[in-house]
Amino acid sequence: MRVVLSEDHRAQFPDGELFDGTLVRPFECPERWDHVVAALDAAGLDDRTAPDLVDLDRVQRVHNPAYVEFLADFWEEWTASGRTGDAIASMFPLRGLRQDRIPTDLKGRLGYFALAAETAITAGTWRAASVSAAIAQTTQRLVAGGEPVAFGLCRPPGHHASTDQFGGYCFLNNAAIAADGFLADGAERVAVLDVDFHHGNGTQSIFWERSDVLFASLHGHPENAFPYFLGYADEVGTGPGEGFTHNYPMRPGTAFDEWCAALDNACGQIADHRPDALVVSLGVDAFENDPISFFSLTSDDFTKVGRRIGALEIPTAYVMEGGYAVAEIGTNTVNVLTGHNC
Ligand code: 5XA
Ligand code: ZN
Repeated sequence: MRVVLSEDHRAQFPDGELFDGTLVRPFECPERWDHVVAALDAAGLDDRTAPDLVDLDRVQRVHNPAYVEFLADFWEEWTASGRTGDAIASMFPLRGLRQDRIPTDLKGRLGYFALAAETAITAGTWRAASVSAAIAQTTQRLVAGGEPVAFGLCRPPGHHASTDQFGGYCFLNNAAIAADGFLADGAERVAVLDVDFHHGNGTQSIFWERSDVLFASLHGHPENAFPYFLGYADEVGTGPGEGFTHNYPMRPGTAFDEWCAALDNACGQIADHRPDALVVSLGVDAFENDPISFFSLTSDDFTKVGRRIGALEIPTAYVMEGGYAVAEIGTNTVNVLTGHNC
């Protein structure tokens, strides 16, 4: 299996994450990547590829150009204004406020494009996020070019990022960029399966009105889990996209039997869609010891997850999303990938 990765991910590591009222060391940390690479090594998954340069035209098929420009330029403007700390949004265009005007003030613009306050913009955010998107693009191209399966070790992750909002550690939606890349390369239908513990609100919103990309997500119920305001079972898409979004919200303590039944349903819907390619948003934070999640999948369960996805026999691009049990993130990720091929 081809693996696409880059050391540039290290550029994204804020000083702190706003969590339960204090600034803590970010859960989304560079060691996550190190542990995945160590586990890939141990499993002999050593067919490594560096990403091509990011294709910004394709990124802008998914993301609003004004948002991409904001991400690319914000840090320079922030520091030029004399600020020295990481940029954390504190005011958002919420209920009753105008959403049709983008402020010129830096803190106003930061809030306009932000979804959540736990995610800071730092000196290296654009570098890491754009290379992460490039990893997804290269992974997609490998699969479009004939590889049956490939893995993009994206960091930062992407599935919370919408056309014009960052948050949940995500800036550019790597899975959506990969899915759209398949269409740009000639695929007629694509599916995105999101097995991360958190709902892929960004991916859902990007493909909400489309029938060419089916989106299925298994996640913590929004009444109980981030991102809280999307991911209910009655969200099914709209217009031409109606029936092409499938959500499986599950309650705290959900174990593999129930989770796997949802996976089976989602896989059935994917098979019915007859996609030319599949993108998997591969978060492993459904793991029993994940510090910010509440499902109870074991490491062995992740092998079964990969086996079930592999049984679809669809050309598949895996892109890394979440997973914060750092010591086990490598094993759990590699179990999915090795499970896929057995
Ligand atoms: O998949 N998304 C995540 O793992 C990030 C959740 C952020 C919670 N504040
Ligand atoms: Zn997650």
